[in-house]
Amino acid sequence: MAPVPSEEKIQFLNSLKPQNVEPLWSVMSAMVPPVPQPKAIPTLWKYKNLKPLLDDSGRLVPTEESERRVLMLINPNLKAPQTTDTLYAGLQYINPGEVAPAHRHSAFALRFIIEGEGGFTNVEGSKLYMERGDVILTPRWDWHDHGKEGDGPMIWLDGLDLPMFQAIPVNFAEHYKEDRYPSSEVGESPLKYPWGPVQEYLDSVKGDHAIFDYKPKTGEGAGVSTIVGGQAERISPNASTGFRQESSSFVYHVFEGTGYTVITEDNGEETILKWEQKDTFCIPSWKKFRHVNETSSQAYLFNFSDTPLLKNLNIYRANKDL
Ligand code: GTQ
Repeated sequence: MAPVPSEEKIQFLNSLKPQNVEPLWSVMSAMVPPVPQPKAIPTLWKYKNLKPLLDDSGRLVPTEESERRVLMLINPNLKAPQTTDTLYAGLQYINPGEVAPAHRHSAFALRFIIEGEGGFTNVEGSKLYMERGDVILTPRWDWHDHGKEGDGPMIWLDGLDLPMFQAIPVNFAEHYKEDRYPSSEVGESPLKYPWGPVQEYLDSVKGDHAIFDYKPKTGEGAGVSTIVGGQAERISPNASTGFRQESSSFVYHVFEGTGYTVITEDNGEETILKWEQKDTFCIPSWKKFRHVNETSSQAYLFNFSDTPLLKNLNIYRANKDL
């Protein structure tokens, strides 16, 4: 038990705050903990619960009102815009004929297309049609607006580095003078990764667990941006992946398949997230996790993470002993 502080010591401690100083020794272990202490908790967002809400938002909230019609996936232990401590994810919904008007910002965005046909995003003059499974990048400060042709809504997962701009509040944003930034259709683009070749690669890899790293198509880099990177994964029927433990946090989206992810804490406690197609879930930093597929079909997952950020800052770490 700590000794009872003297009257003089109590007076000393009380005299600090008015001078805008605080004692480090009372918070030392929290400031420099032995292992990462994410505030985010593993969380699953079931698409079958969210789809009706997305449809409601499509009926009730016009794009003129919303600029971007998005349901943010917010970690129950954190506040918007945090899906994990460092990552933001949202489900964006656009109806035929609507315009999500052109803007640009310091934050980076990637999009994983979930459903719909005839949706497009204009990125800095390139009109890119969206198809299920595509990954489309919006580099920092590129003008972008979204739209939808044909019937029914287009729905996709947005991944941005917005929480970083809470910690480092240097985000700039600008609105274009018109709804749309002048753009023309392009087929192939360095900003677009169609699903087909990704799955082809995953299927060509032998073994029960294959990983595809989305790499920048122009230039170098630890990932598709300086902060956020992406991967696709395949898990064979009746197979489990090895454990993974990294200082990165992850947002996972289920492209296809049914399975579950086991997250094991150091004290042996387990969290199990049971997922199916179109669900999204998050894994906080330094959690030990593995995916299990007990079905007779392949499972395909997409993830985005802050691995490039950590690698660029030289603070990335992975447990190689698992
Ligand atoms: O599509 O530009 O989910 O600016 C959050 C912020 C999407 C977008 C989001 C954004 C966008």
